[in-house]
Amino acid sequence: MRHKPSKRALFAAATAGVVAAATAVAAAVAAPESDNAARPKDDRPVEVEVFAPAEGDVAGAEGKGWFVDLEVSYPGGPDGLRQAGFSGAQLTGPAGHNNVPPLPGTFSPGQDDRLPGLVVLGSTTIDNPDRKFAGPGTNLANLFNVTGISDRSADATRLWDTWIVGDSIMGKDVDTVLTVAVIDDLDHNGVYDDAPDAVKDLNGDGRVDGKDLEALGVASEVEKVRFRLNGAPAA
Ligand SMILES: [Ca+2]
Ligand SMILES: [Ca+2]
Ligand SMILES: [Ca+2]
Repeated sequence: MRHKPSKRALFAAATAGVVAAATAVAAAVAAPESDNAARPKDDRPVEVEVFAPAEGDVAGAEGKGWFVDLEVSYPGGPDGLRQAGFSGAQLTGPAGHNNVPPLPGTFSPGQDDRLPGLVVLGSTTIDNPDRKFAGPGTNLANLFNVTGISDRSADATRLWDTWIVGDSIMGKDVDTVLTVAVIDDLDHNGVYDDAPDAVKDLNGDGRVDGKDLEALGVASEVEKVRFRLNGAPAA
């Protein structure tokens, strides 16, 4: 399935054009990636694009105050929002911001009530049962603060999702990896609403990461961003 490219993708395509032309022949003869043989990556119906953090960033102060900003593109058309499982725009956060008008949405670790197919993992997420954090397998998607509709056309249903990370739940002065994907329609109800609250070590390699998302079943590529969390105070 083809999707209308976003502004960022168009810019990247323009700047990468020369390289792409030079490598096209090599790519044409390269073996396909084999980590999801059942569904080639080009055929996946959902696309995830992470705007922040960027690869190699050194984000935040004392491990806080940094952004995760992303866009998820689901199939387009009049049924797009329903297929996405989108249950409304949200403006939410901790304490008194949690699930209040005018744009209510819940705020906690786990599956998001607004984008219920989204999984966001941090490789250094804390393990704290009292706060519902279960280490790197914790789905962080329900900690996003602002969610809304950025495009609703015949080509795509694009939903924008932004989180300002208010606590050092992924540590500080540490290299970390953000992993983002949309889980496949595992229960076959026609809706991408099957993200778990926490991802398990499904392939038994002793860690929870994108390979376990592939094992669970994904509707999108598994996007990874490697960056660092700055531990120094803001001032
Ligand atoms: Ca939410
Ligand atoms: Ca489903
Ligand atoms: Ca694993």
